[in-house]
Amino acid sequence: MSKLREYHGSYKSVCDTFAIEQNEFDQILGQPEKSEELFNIWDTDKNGLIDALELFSGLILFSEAKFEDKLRFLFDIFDFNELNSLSIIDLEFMMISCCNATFKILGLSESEVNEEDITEFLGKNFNDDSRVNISQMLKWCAKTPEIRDYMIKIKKLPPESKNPKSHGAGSLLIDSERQGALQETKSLGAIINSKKYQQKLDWLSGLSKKLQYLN
Ligand SMILES: [Ca+2]
Repeated sequence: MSKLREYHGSYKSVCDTFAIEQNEFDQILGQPEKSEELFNIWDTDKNGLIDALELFSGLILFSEAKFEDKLRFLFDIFDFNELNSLSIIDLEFMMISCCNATFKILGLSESEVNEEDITEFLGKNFNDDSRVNISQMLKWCAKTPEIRDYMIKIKKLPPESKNPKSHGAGSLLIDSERQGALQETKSLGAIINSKKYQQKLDWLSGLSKKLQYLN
């Protein structure tokens, strides 16, 4: 995780936008081996650019760290206004980035997250105008089965819960169950309404003049 913080630090010094080019990618990750192959995992539309939010969401989610450390890092990244709290739209954006990153890491390149599913899911859990801080986020994740299931599906540590009964499900997954879990993940990613996604990107770029999404 501290390595990832370091990468994120170099990302911020190398890039002024959320789009990363191959040479910037190499600088950020310190000239990794097979860097083109790595880059291509993320650049599924082959336009020579990857989305920094997706990249870091994926690296964080799939790292070997406690859920809490991952969430704290994600929270910092998506706290665009540095208010130490996230709006529901920030949360939505975090979830979309995490889902799309997951599809890319698992090689489900034809899947993209259905944004409406995310909006609906968050709508059931939060009022539209609420803001959440990190401790509220941690509590919410720990008691939300969808978050726990998601972490188990990607075979990573779920949020720590005070209820010992819900521990350990991840280690019980056998290969065929894992296969099923991945397929389920894929079906969640019904085709995105790309216009809506674009609107989200436009909205985000309005937030910060530094943003310059491409595609
Ligand atoms: Ca791209």
